[in-house]
Amino acid sequence: MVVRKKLVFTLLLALFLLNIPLRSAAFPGYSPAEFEWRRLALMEAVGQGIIVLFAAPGNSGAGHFRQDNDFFYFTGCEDAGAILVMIPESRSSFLFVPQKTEGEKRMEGGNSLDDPKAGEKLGMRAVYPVSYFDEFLSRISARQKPVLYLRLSPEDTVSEARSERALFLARQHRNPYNALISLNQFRAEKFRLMYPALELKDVTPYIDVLRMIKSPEEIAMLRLNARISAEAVKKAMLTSRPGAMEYELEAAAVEVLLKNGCRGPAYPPIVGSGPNTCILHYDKNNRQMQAGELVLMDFGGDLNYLTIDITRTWPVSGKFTEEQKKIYRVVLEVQKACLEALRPGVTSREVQAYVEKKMEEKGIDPLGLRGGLGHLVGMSVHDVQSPDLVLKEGMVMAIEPGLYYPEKNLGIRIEDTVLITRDGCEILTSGVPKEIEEIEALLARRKF
Ligand SMILES: [Mn+2]
Repeated sequence: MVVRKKLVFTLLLALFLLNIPLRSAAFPGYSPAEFEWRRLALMEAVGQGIIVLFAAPGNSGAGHFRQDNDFFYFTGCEDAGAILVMIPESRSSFLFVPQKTEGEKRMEGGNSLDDPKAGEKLGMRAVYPVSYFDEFLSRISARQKPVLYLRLSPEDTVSEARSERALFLARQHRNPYNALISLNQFRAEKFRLMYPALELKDVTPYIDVLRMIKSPEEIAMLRLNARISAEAVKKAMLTSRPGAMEYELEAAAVEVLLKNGCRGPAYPPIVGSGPNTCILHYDKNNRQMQAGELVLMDFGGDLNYLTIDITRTWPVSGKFTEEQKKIYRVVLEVQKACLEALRPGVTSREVQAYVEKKMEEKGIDPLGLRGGLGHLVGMSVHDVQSPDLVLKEGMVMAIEPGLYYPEKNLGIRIEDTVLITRDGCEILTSGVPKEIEEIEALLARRKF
């Protein structure tokens, strides 16, 4: 008994010392009510017609299946190939799901169609086979206003914003042999052919208004992900040493994510040493780092469809050189000034003005760095965002100033993900050090 008590104590002490995020064994999830209010809010905002959203078609590549962001946001359902129909006038939702063969079910398990309670659990008026979708649409379109709300804007993914999807698709079209249209575009075209009398409207702006503001359940998930992701970056810092390969740091960080319930990284991890610190989206991660160099790591986890974005830059040998220190301080001061300026109602221009004032007061030459707002973070690490962004309570944003000197093989970026609160912001990713002294003290714990 005493031995067991001692064991439990030692274990708790070890967890405390290792700073491993403690949480219940159950995988953190969302309540059914969360998806119910999201659907009601969307139907309320749209007010008329028929809203149709599509699930991701199926598995791709070696990664885990990840549902389409917009579809998951309104259903919490991970069935591939499904369709969600919402009818604002009756405030009702219907799910259409592919009928699986017995062989498919044996191979990959069933879906909502195989669960008699699925409709109740998901808050759907009914769950039908997807083969019934067109008949259903023909029936209800005769009764509703002939307006069909579809996602006519690009879809976003875990690592790519809607605007980036559009950009990458456009680039793909440079080569006419790669010029495929997206599933999103194909669906709109298909509806035009099938239902020429229906007016197609874009539901995306209505979705984005909702997705930009995080709910209490989302905030809880983001706080947990931030703790895990911060722990992961700390682990990578402790793994770094002269002679280490960049991918060793990636491996150390990914292990922390996977052990704590994340599906994986939210984007290809960036671990750049020396000259690679200056390549903003470097992800080869196959260089050997040397003493005297900096290493820049941009990393975050994907936990239950919510992402986190962190960047830290530190000296491989454990101590910043004077020149590195000087530039690091500028980036850090600008980042901190940006964070100080964040509160509801603030624009990018106002943050810039605050940073400028602050640097003047402190007598710091910002070396051309101006600060400002970063990008919103959520289901996508480059989350949905309106072009002229004004901060609101409940928004989550990455602030990531950086200075890059390729001729010196020296790039420094410091990035935190923050939650906009009623009167300021909460730094979600403060668990990983960014002060020079803190970084050097952490690195001094390494043994090599
Ligand atoms: Mn970022």
